[in-house]
Amino acid sequence: MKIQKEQISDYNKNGLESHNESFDFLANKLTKEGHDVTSIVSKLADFQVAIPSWALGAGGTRFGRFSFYGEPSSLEQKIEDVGVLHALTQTAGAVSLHIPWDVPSDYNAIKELANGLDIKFDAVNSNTFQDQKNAKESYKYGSLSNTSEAVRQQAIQHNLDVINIGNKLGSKALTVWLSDGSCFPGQNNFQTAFQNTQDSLKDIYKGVPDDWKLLIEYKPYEPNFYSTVIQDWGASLMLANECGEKAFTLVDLGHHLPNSNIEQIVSILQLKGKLGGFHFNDSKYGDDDLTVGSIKPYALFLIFNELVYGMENNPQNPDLAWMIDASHNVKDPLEDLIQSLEAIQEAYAKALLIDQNALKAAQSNNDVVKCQEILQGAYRTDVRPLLEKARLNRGGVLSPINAYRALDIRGGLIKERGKNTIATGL
Ligand SMILES: [Mn+2]
Repeated sequence: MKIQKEQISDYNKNGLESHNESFDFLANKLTKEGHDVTSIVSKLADFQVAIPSWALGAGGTRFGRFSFYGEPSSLEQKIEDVGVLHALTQTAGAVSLHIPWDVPSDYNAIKELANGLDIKFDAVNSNTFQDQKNAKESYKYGSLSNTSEAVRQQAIQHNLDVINIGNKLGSKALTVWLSDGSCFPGQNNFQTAFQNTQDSLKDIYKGVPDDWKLLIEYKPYEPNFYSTVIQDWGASLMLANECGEKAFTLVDLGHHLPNSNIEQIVSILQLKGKLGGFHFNDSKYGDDDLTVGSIKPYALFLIFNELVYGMENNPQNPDLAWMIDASHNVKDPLEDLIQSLEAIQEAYAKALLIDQNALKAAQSNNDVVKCQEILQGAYRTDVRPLLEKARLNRGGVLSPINAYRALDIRGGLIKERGKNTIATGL
């Protein structure tokens, strides 16, 4: 399925007048306050977030998975789904592949398809948390940290294979997330597990091309519930530093213990030039992988405040790889992703409204109340007309969710693919 330009312009006709009214009102107000509205809108239009190939089918938990009608059952169909998201939102211009779930069979055809939909290949993700078909060794007791050298070698080789696959597609980063750890005290020697992981990562790093990044993700628990080898940003940063200048820490919002100050983590990593990537989702309790912005939108805004500050003040930190890493048991996956994309753009737009000079002055004067007023003043602004404008400027729709429903895209996908298709993934 491919959305045609005429469908989009036809759909937009009805809402255009009302959009112009609300945009002009907001733009006038912001201009009077000293904001450069054109620059904000163009920053929003340029901001692209990668869609993970595993988020396009129905989500699930370890208790069960309820299929969703018209799921993509091949990599081609997954990329077409990202194309639908990008055509509507104009902010999903990349896909992040999970290997081995999504190994292309015809590289040129896949690249051509993605190219035609204006989609780039973002970071590739390795998988050593499951045993692969016909694999000689098992990851039951860990991969890069395993006590067995044969297991570690197999896991290292898998990561090198993933780099090779990504290279053929034009990816520029490898994301490593390990489930390695232990379920019970005494099961692992912490130092041995960490040292093995470090040595394995250094072997992988040798295969990272010069213009690539190695992104090291951390997570405090699950599936191991006593210890995780790369448990937090400190462990990830130590490993990235050991590997070298192409290695960075990747922050996943759901990979923290409750109430962790993620904005502070993000800030300090940028100061040190070591924040490489970002996985968006939301969480009430743990790694819930809920729709971005559905639970703690203010926390997301505070994180974006630090990201915007870092992007403007930390040239030592590279451009970030942005990706959604969420799941959902009860929603149409594409609608869920549209909501996530909207929440990300909204938090970014609000963070761009923070008057950094005024904030700095208030901080210097220890005017705590003023500091809060500045942040919350930006947060309380309804920035949706700016998002609409950014989408319109790039040829997207005024309201992606409403357009998705009005164009009956899921109905079209079911017609094309049938009802009972199943996407690869967990
Ligand atoms: Mn993640």
